[in-house]
This record gives sequence, C-alpha cells and structure tokens, in this order.
Amino acid sequence: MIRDTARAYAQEKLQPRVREAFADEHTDRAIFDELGALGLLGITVPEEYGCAGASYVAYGLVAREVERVDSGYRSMMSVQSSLVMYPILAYGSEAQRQKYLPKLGSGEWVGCFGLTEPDAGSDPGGMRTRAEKIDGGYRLIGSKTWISNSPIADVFVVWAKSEAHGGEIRGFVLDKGMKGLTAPKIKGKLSLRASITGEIVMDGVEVPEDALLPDVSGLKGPFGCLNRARYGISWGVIGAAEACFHAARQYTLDRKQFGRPLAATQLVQKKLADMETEITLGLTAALRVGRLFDAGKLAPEMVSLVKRNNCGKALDIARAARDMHGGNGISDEYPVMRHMLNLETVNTYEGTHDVHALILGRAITGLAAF
Ligand code: TGC
Ligand code: FAD
Repeated sequence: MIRDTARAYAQEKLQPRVREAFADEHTDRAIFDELGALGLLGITVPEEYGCAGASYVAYGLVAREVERVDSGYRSMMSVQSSLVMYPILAYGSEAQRQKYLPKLGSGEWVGCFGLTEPDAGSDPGGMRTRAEKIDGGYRLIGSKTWISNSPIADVFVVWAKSEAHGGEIRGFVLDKGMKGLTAPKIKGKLSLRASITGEIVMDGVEVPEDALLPDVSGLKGPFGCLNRARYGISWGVIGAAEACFHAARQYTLDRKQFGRPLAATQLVQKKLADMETEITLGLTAALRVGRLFDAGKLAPEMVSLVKRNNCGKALDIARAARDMHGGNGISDEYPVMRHMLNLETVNTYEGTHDVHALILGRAITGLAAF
C-alpha cells in the first residue's frame, strides 16, 4: 500500500512537472508539503512525532518510486528524512524532538544537513567548522558547501569541531534567520537541477546550549545518518534505472531501422537483458539489506556495497539507454539523459563510488587505504 501510494503520487504529481523543473533549475517548495501530507517524510520516525513509524523496507520502496521520476526529488526527501529527522530523533533531546519532528514530518519546515566543506568532502574528519563556547551556548564559525535544500531550509543540522568537547565533532541544530547564518544557492549545476543546492555560511552564529545534539559525539554521528540515506539511495537509483530500462525498451520497439524494430536486433536485446539482470540483482540486494536493517542486523559495509553497486549500475544503464535512443536520447522529450546526468551526482554524493570501494577494502583486508 505504501509503495502504491508513493507510485501514484510520483506518477500523477511529480512526473508532469519534472521536465520544466529540470530545464529551469526550479525547486518546487510545495513538494515537501505534498510528501508530508502523504506521510512520506521521515516515514520511519515513530507515530508519537506525527510520522508513519514504517519500516526501512517501506522507506526504500518510497525512494524507488520517487527516484523513478527524478533523483533530485528523492534527494529532497532523503535529506529531510534520513539526514535531518533521523539525527534529531536518535541524538536529540526530547524537547528537540517535540520542536522539530512534527513540523519536518508535515513538510511545514524544510531541513538540510551540513557535513561537506570546501576542503573536506570525502574526508569529513578534516572539517574546519568550529564551535566556540560562549556564555549559555556556542558560536559557530565556518562554511559548508554542496548542501541539498540549504537555500530554502528552515532547519540546519550542522557538524562542527567543538572546542568545549576536546575538539570532537558535534551536531548542532540551527534555525533559519539566526544572525550570521546564510545559505546562498549554488547555480549552474548540470545535474540534479530539480533539487536546490547551496552553501551554509556561519559567520559567528551564536546558538543557545539547547542547539547541541546531546547524545552523539564524533564522526559516528553523521555516519549514522549517512547509513540510512545511503541505504535509501540504493533503492532510489534502481527506480531511475527502471525508468531508463522501460524507456529504452519502448523506444527500440517503436523505432524501425533497416526495415525492422531496433528491439528485433540481438545487440539491443542483449543490452535490455543486461539491464534487467542488474536491476533485478540490485533490487533484490537492497531488499535484503532493508530486511536486515529492520531486523537490527545491519552492518554499514552492507550499505556501502549496495550504494556503490546500485549507483554504478544505474549510471551504466542510464548511459546505455541514452545511447539506444540515438539522437533523440539527448532531448528532454525523453527522460534518459536527465536520469544519466542526475546519476552522476548520486554516484558521487553520500560517499563516492571509489570511497565505498575503500570502505569495503578496509573491511576485507583490515587495512585503511584512504
Ligand atoms: P573512521 O575512523 O572510519 O570512523 C570514525 C568514527 O565513525 C564510526 N563510523 C561509523 N559509524 C556508523 N556508521 C558508519 N557507516 C561508520 N563509519 C565509521 C567509526 O566506528 C568511528 O567511531 P569512533 O567511535 O571510533 O570514533 O573515519 P574516517 O575519517 O577514517 O572515515 C573514512 C571514510 C572514507 C569512511 C569516511 O570519511 C566517509 O564515508 N567519507 C565519505 C563522506 C560522505 O559520505 N559524505 C557525505 C556528505 S552528506 C551528502 O552527501 C548528502 S547528499 C544527500 C542527498 O541530496 O540525497
Ligand atoms: P573529493 O573528496 O575531493 O573527491 C574527488 C575525487 O577523488 C573522487 O573521485 C573521489 O572518489 C576521489 N578520492 C577522494 N579520496 C580518495 C582516496 N583516498 N583515494 C582515492 N580516491 C579518492 N554534502 C553534505 O554534507 N550535505 C548535502 O546535503 C550534500 N548534498 C550534495 C548535493 C550535490 C548535488 C552534490 C554534488 C554533493 C552534495 N554533497 C552534500 C557533497 C558530497 O557528499 C561530496 O561532493 C562528496 O562526499 C565528495 O566530496 P568532494 O566533492 O569534496 O570530492
């Protein structure tokens, strides 16, 4: 039922506006309200905070349907759910949960997650943003970049090295409008154009003591959030790959060259068979990891394996589908090039394809090669 709700919404409400949104680099703020009204934001957050309290398998099913339309829309949803609501739920005080979760779950507030910095991407431990202790709170100094949702965000979960905690990385929840806090938009993206991205600039932002997330310290805080978002991506990209597969199948059935449909050629059939095989294997693996997640038996390396594999395979499928559309494949009348461009980002964010190989390599050999 959850899958069908997400599919109907995505096909009826998101699909009709994505072409224009991507072309105009326009993010529709109303999408948060719509997702919220259907209970699709923070879907795993318990009902006592106004959310659905559903499983991680359900979360994956939703990600797949939303990303079938566009990776940018799934990005908006997964940042809100896994990177903003989850840390508040898992590491926040009860007062923080009561203040933020219902409004983030309904879409009344939009959230963003600031980990990456201009000089600290794959290596977030190298971040420079710092929190100085002041009377009754902290002063935050630094900047984050490539932050999904930030220019339209009401709530900012940011990670900083806190002097009062021996330089440990700590999480802070900031509200829009705080003095010294700005979030300029990054323009000119050739990928994920339906999802707004920006910086977070903290020019001595003074926050009260209760802006600190009390229950986590160190990189395991942001990584705990990333486990969830990366897992959702492993489902989402399969939706994008499926959209490309179906488009390529239909196009090659309809398009005739040399007196017969392209789909009647052995090369095209092999490509379709390879696509369907990778989609099926990737989807089955994501489902298995989701069931282990729900059973409390998840190891982060499982997430690296499916995030890396499914993103890489989805990108290959999108490129093949683009090629199979010939010249038409570069037009926005067809979805394939948009998915291909989007998947370049998805292959990079939340840990690049190669960084996940290194995470797996460390687990396999016991040696860190970063
Ligand atoms: P390392 O020494 O490995 O770990 C430091 C501490 O963190 C713990 N830890 C984890 N805990 C939970 N889950 C995980 N997956 C964890 N991985 C590590 C670890 O146990 C340790 O804890 P403790 O208690 O001993 O302190 O840290 P490292 O600095 O060596 O890490 C290396 C590496 C490569 C694994 C890591 O830095 C990494 O994953 N880099 C990739 C960065 C990344 O993914 N950034 C994502 C930014 S957010 C984003 O892209 C959002 S896009 C969203 C959208 O629009 O959809
Ligand atoms: P770098 O770390 O500089 O990597 C460049 C290249 O070097 C990559 O190919 C990488 O694999 C490779 N590399 C790096 N280290 C090694 C190594 N040790 N060995 C071999 N190769 C290596 N971040 C957030 O915090 N919040 C967000 O909401 C968010 N949203 C994003 C939205 C978009 C559209 C984009 C593009 C990015 C977003 N990010 C976000 C940032 C994203 O997580 C980073 O871009 C990503 O982690 C990679 O970091 P980087 O860009 O600094 O690349």
